[in-house]
Amino acid sequence: RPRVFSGIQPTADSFHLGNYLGAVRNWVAMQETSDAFYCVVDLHAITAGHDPAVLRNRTRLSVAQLLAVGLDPERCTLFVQSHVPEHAQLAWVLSCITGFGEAGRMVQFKDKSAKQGSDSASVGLFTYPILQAADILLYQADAVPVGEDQRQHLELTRDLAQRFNSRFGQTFTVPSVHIVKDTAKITDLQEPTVKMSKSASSPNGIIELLEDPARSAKKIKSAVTDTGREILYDEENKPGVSNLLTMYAALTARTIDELLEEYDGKGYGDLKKDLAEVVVDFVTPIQERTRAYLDDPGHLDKLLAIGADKARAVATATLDKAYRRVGFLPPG
Ligand code: AQP
Repeated sequence: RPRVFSGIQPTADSFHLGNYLGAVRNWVAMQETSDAFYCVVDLHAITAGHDPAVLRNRTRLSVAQLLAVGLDPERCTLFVQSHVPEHAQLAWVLSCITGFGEAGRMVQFKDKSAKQGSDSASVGLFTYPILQAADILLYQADAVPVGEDQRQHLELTRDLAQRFNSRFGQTFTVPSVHIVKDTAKITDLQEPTVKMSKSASSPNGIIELLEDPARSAKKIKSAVTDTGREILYDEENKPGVSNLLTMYAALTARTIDELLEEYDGKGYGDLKKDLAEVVVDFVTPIQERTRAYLDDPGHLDKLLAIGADKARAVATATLDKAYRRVGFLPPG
């Protein structure tokens, strides 16, 4: 079975539909076919400023949501990044083989630091993709299921793995990027040319899995659609309608073509009304299951302790190997 690794940041109380359709849904599928490691990346979550109590709560919320959407700790390894210290240790080594200019070319850093201002953007935000590379390489992952926004970071991970291997000897598997094309980029409901995002979307642009379903329905009904009245899939000229169709198809396991046929002659209002219903039906049981996990924090902690043990068994072996290759004297 191929090994896969992926992570998600606990940077909001709720995941959004972009996180779910672009990445997490695929995690659930891949636990059946792969040796899957999934991580709530709390070290990443402190790169842009945070509140300690909020972070702790969001980490639990993230784990509960992942279980609620179908991750099964019997079928995958689910853990919290800070429980496995090897992530930070390997990140240091990788940061020493990363060029300053190379890291500076990362678009996510450029975007986020531009928003924060270069004096308030942290060095951690700058080295974020190097920590991400460490996450992936520690587990010798063959593939990394992520949304399109992560492609550049994955390319850096591949470059670092190849560089390390050629400098110090074969150590890391060079992972492939696994992007599910159809849902790689879910866009903002109010600004359908940009991705739906925890940090950048306006409240009306984002569907949160844990928000009041009636609110989600309202947001879909007031989503920005395009000029014209015909329901067509055309990302360039009809990005709003195309985004709604993408979500609709993914949530109902229908193809876009089937939907186009079904909505032939109907209006945007019909599409929105039906999609709103689909979303409400989708999130309601997820919310119930999430609440049940949150109501039993002892059980959640136990699952995470098991996950951390499983993860560490692999992570320590890789870090030991990398340390030896780099020339660190083994402790006596
Ligand atoms: N809009 C999206 N469409 C498809 N996939 C998406 N992902 C995020 N947004 C979309 C994928 O979700 C996974 C988790 O990523 P993350 O924890 O890095 O999430 P994030 O980047 O914090 O989420 P946001 O909303 O994108 O936050 P900002 O904008 O604040 O950074 C990844 O696999 C990602 O591709």
